[in-house]
Amino acid sequence: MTVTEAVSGEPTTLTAAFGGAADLQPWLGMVGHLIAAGPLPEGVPAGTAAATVPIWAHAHAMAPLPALGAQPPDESVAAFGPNVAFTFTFPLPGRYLVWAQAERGYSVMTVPATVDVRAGVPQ
Ligand SMILES: [Cu+2]
Repeated sequence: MTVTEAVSGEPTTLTAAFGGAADLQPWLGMVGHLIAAGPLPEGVPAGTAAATVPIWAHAHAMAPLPALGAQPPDESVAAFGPNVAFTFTFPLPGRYLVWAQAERGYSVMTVPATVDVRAGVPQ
């Protein structure tokens, strides 16, 4: 996953590379779904830390808007990706676990990543 410089309180672009052709299908009406959990506490064993974090968030990558009056693409339209960009604003600095998900061939794929978010200027 490619991530622009992540600063708390500022929009971050996270681009998940699903590889292969531009044949991703909208899943639940979206080209991509992103889950972010964090900031991870220090000194908690891997695999358990996310259970205690204060922030669990969900973001979407939408397909281009259809023409006025047209139907948005459904799962039968395999024409997106293979890179899917998300915009998310991390509320707090620290280390986050993120998972991006998209559908290909009627199967859901997951791209995991770790993102370090530095502290922004307090608002
Ligand atoms: Cu979603």
